Amino acid sequence: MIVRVVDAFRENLGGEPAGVWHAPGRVNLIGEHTDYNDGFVLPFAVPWGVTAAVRPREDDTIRLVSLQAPGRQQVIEEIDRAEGWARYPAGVFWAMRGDGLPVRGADIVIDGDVPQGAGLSSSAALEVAVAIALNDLYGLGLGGLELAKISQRAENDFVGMPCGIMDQAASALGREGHALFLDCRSLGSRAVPFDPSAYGMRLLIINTGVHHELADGQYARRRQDCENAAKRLGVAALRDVTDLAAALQQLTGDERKRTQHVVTENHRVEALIGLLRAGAVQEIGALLIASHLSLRDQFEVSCPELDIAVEAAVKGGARGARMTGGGFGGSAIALVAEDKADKVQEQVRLAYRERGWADPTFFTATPAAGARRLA
Ligand code: GAF
Repeated sequence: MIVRVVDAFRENLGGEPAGVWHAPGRVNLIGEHTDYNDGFVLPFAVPWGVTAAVRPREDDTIRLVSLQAPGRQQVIEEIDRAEGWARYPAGVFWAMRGDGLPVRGADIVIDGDVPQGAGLSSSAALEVAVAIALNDLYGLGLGGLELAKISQRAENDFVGMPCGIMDQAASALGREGHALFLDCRSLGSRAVPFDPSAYGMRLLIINTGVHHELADGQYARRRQDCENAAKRLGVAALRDVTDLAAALQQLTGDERKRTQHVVTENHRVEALIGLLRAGAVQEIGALLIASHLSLRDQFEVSCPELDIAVEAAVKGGARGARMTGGGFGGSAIALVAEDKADKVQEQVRLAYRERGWADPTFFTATPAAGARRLA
């Protein structure tokens, strides 16, 4: 990865990069659509992500090359004119400069290996890779959490996607062998050991390969539903609902359903951490399934491909499974015993073929290190 990105730098931009940085994508174990409700999440960094070879410039120009978009070098003189994928890195410059940080231009070559369409946050990886590189090159002295916040702001206010902070935080703060428990209100975090292989298990990622187009608008609508519900309940965020039964009596329709999901999902995060602490990894399956059903029925962000992946995985012997990430496509995760992994994959493949869907792809997810300098 390092050699490839450095070679591409020499070839496309000339000379040597000042360094090479890597930021990972993420998978979320549990705590879905809770981050923008000031709630709890438990994601971890995956072994795939974005590697960036970067050299600072003495002017304000940004030159960008992506090995995934060959032949299309973008030269950005005016940040607002950045287009397509370049808006993610450009947004990081925009957010840093907006904070008054002394960040000038840079020459950047990007190489990514997050599986396509898997919903494993390649965009957060891209933002965080650029943020950590600029932090080092311009001596900004920012910590991982600050880099995550800047990256989130790039995505919210520059790219225009109203995401929470989970993906950027997982990418910036991930630790090998650990999931990241993050309280999205206080932004306090804790590394929680997560190594299913020690229990003869593995966490399988099932990439449906689909991305239903409505996703982006629906995300903003869900967020709005949650904010409306919180307002009606007179709380700052759904995180603050302590009496669910009483809250549900005051709500109807979508606001009621969204509240039911967010409040119970926060409890599931805490319960799952409790099980991990107790060394009961095998027992987390029921919580994964409960989370999926809640996302399907109350939050309404699943889709047939995710539902079938979960159903078939469980039928094939998985201890539990759920959609992961924003929804409407992307990936599901399944907790499976090593000796059942083949059967589970076969069952899911079969269920897809019966419906005439393209085969999903499978990966084993092990918690990897967060953003760092490689060279
Ligand atoms: C997407 C968002 F980017 C995250 O902030 C989070 O809300 C997630 O969907 C749902 O949990 O990945």
